[in-house]
Amino acid sequence: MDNNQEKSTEKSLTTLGMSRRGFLGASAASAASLAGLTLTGVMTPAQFAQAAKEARANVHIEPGELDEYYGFWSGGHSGEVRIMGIPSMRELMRIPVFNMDAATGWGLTNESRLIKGDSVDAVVGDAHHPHMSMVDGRYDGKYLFINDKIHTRVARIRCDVMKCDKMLHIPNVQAIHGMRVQKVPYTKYVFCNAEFRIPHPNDGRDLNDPTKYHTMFNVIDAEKMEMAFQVIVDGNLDNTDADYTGRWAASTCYNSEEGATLAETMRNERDWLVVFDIHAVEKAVAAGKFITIGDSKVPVVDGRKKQKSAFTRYIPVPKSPHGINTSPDGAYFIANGKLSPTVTIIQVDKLDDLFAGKISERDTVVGEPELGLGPLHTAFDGRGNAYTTLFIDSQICKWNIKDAIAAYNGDKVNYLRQKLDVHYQPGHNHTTMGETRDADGKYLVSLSKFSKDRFLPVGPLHPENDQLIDISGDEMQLLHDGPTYAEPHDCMMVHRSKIKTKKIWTRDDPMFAEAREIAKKDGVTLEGDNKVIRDGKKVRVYMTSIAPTYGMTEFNVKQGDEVTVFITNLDMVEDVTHGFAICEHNVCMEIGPQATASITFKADKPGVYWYYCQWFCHALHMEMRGRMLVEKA
Ligand code: RUQ
Ligand code: CUA
Repeated sequence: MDNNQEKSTEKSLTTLGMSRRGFLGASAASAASLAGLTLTGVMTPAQFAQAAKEARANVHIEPGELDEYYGFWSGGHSGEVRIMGIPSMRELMRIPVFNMDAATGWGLTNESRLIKGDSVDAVVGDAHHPHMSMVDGRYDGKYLFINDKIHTRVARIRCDVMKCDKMLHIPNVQAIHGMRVQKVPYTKYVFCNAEFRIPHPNDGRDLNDPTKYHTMFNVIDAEKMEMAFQVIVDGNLDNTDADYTGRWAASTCYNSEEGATLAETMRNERDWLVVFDIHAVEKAVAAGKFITIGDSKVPVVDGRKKQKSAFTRYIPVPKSPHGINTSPDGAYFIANGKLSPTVTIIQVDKLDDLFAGKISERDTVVGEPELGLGPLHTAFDGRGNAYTTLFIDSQICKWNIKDAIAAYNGDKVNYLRQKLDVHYQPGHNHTTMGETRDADGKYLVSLSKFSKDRFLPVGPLHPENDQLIDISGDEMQLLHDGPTYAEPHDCMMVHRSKIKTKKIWTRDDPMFAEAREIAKKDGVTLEGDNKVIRDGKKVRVYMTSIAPTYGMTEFNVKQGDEVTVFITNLDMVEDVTHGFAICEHNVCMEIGPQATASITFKADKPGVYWYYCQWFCHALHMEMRGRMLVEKA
């Protein structure tokens, strides 16, 4: 098999006009190959189908049976997060975050608008990297964090209710891409890379002088969801990960040339892995040794290369590295080459000496195995093996870390274990519990960017293909193809034992604290009163709901009023969620059992407008409704 593999890889390289040793150049031809125009095949379709059938026999989840893992999937430029069941690959729920969601009223309700804060009017977002908070390098089941590249935001999801509860719009930078959490001693910080370089402050100055643009590494206080500090860097930051001591974070960084066009950014043979000494930055900030930019109060330190600061080191790694992944034993950072067929293994415990000036940057490199074309991301099984996606080769490459290090030292060992074709062009891959100390080596998901011919055709726009692979044995085996909508970049899979969700809301939940405050000022009890309060042109309607009725079957307002409706769902029964929608008013929201939700709109048309429950709740659900009577002004 290895032989075949070798041949087919060679063949595809020849097609591309490249040598196996060589890096991709900056030519248009290589840009075309990056767009996924070459495929390699090892097994025949029939062989695949057979192998998959055998493996699937062991993981089938019968109707009514529960999955072993939760999967959290980024929804890419749909702006949401999705919860999957693993291994069934069933989509269990969607969590609206940066988008607007018609079903739940996310982006319309006052509760969600308050969370969205100063970016409330942004209804698009590009979510890439969902990651869960940890204690001592293990998932704690508390929060999930997700980035938005389009509007430079990071959001937090509360895992007890699976709703977004905080959103932070990050100042001074543009395009948050890579994002990971601090693993040790606990997730005090969320680390996020801003990718694009802009002037500082970005107020119209230096438009035509890209040499004055910079980007920054951003550190968020995870509990407060406020900025802790920012570090100015050279180049463009891509992905990031944290180590298992709590001191280091590392980000891949391309465009060491600091160019503004594609050709300019691809000149150098090597770019960097930028390592951040988090403790050194904390110390400087505590000592008041920082600057601020424009109106922002966020402490900023200068970690650019030429400053030779205590904050950063720039380790040269081959050309435009993409993913960065910490091995679950904490020993290595692995930077994925993208435009180089290699990944670079950096030994974490050498960083101390590097920052102390005792060794040079490349002395931290202990391996640089060649894996194939387009290595993007690496995942781990906890048994010493790594799994790297090869975007151009359309494969997952399984390799052994110790053997790759031995080979780098000149030993004649084969570190390659297996290459498995995936369909097609994988970006991220992820293993169960693989970015924690608890990596259990059971399943791997390949987030394949193209599905091409794998599903019934649905028009020019194709779904992505998320493939589930069994990695528990010596050989990877493909188990399942899962079509997904735009566009899971990354996912994480956590054992179900780590997550405890609430069955119903509790009445003192902070999610509707604001509604409670407003009601209090109106002298209204959310749980008991059904009342209309007029306050000039503002009207507040307080209503309860209990299946299958609302507390009010009608209410009156005047044309031109600004109306806020608060619904408190008094049902105590799990799964009895009500809705509230008003015809012709762009009003629609979810109210879970024991929750309060509110929505504000203008009653600008006189007449009768029915409101109704749009969430199926009861045999008489269709009858759960009432009238809003809008009197002519
Ligand atoms: S990064 S593959 Cu955000 Cu790889 Cu998408
Ligand atoms: Cu309440 Cu449907």
